[in-house]
Amino acid sequence: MREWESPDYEPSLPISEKSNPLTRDIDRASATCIVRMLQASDAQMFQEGTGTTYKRLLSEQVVETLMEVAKRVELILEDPQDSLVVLSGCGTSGRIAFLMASSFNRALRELNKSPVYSYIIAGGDKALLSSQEAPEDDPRMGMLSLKRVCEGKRRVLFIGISCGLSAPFVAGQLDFCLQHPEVFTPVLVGVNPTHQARDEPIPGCTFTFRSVVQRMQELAKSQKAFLVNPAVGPEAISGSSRMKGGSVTKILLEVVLSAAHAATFTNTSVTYMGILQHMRAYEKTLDITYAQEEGISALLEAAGRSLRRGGRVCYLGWGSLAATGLIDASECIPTFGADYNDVRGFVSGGYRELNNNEGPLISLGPDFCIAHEDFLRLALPSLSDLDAVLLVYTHSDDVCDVVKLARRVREKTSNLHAVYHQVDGDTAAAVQQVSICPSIYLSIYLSIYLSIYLSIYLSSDEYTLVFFQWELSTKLLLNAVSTGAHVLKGKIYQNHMIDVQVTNSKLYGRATRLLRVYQIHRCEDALLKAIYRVDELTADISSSDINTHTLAARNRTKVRRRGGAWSAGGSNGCVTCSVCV
Ligand code: S6P
Repeated sequence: MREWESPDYEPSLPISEKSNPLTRDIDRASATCIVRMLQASDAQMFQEGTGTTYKRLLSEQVVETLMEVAKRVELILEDPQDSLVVLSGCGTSGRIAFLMASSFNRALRELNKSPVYSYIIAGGDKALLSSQEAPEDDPRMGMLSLKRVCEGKRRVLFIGISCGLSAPFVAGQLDFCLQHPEVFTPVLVGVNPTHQARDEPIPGCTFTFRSVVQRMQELAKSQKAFLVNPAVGPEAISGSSRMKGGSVTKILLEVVLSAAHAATFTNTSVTYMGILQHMRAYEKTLDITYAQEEGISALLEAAGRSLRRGGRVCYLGWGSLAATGLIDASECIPTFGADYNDVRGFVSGGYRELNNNEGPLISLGPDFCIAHEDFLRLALPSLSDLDAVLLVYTHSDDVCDVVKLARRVREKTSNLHAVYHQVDGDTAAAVQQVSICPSIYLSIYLSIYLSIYLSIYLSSDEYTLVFFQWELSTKLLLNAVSTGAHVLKGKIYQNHMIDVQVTNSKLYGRATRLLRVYQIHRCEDALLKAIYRVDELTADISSSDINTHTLAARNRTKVRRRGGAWSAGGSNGCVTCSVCV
């Protein structure tokens, strides 16, 4: 049995919050070792279970549930009138919901079919590009947003994503589905076993996440609800579900929706083997990506150097990979207490390419300017060798445009890199690319079986799976670069995030726990002192509830103790260290 699988390993924590034994020393590791640790952590996604402890991604029960869910999607695709598939989540889970709805609606459009997918992200579209952690605590907002999207529908397959089986926003939506079984079939996607679903009371609700899960388990017996929750091991950075949690969510949903599309549009039945093969293709993606260990380490080191010296890291992306960059960049803010300018993503085509529900968000300020033109206008003029720029594209993008932009960047910085995806054997564009900058080439190709399987998927585009593989590969790579760079900057202690704003109840619990782990007496008091910037707690503070605390914490950027007084901290400030001193 692996260490994290043992019932004695951090027994009070769900898997999604445990610390990963493989990355315990990541804060002291070299760039290459960081990449190896991340690879080992990601590889846990596809490991078989030892003993009967947890179901895993490739477990029979998981594959069979995926088949059932795919068949439900197929029913909707066959008769889409007044029907909808809604994908919803908070933070990364909501961003994956967005990516899925966009990809599969695009596939439908290519077949001249109407879209059937909708996404909901807690906090609305601005949460696609920025950290909006507070709405996660609001079950009513979750329920209302679902109600709004489903107005007038007679049949809805609701896919609620919460890696930790913990977000009250999603619990509120699932509860609503359970109250209206005539319309809704709920599906829950996460990475914790059901008995580890969060059982904390939700203010103003009679249910907890766990009680909702238990009701779903009852209904699952008659296939009126579905639970897809394989264990994939603790995150490389404890609780950072943007990493494995996000990757596995993407894999699970792409497998289900692709199978449903194949069944509907090409009469390819949903089969156990088909689902399994598709998942194996993602395992291969992981191998292909991490085979570039040297290149990824160099990139991580360059990005780390930039961040340490106060420079920026910019991702310039093309096609569907650009959104992956945008998302990775936005997640650095809550994970590492980063400034929005530290890591930024830009998309060729801007909001037109993103095609989000609420359209352009530029009126919200410069953080929401995401087009390459915005990069040229806002970032390029002040770009220097301190800043690292990363081009992310594939052989199917406009390589001339890439070269044009690369030349302009080169005039300002030599710290320019590229991640380039190609199908096997396609070297023409790669040759052109070599002259631009040091690059990582990721060559992904299909096995014959998958080529046949997928050429009849979704559309006549035989590269459908390849695109998904490229996206996953890009996600793994960018997660490695941004995580590794922040580790090198000193934003991680052991394998814990220590520079986070405690803006929702999950983060509040995590911060309290962290302080407890490090033997801090009266740890919650210490956290409150940091939030309210006081040396002594008043009766008012002590008697307030967690909502009030997380509200107050929203106005704190970094918190550290300076000369005995609690004050806004600088770049090295962190809740834990501030209390340790
Ligand atoms: C995690 C990310 C968070 C989570 C969000 C939802 O790295 O920063 O925003 O995605 O808290 O978590 P969950 O467990 O409901 O998917």
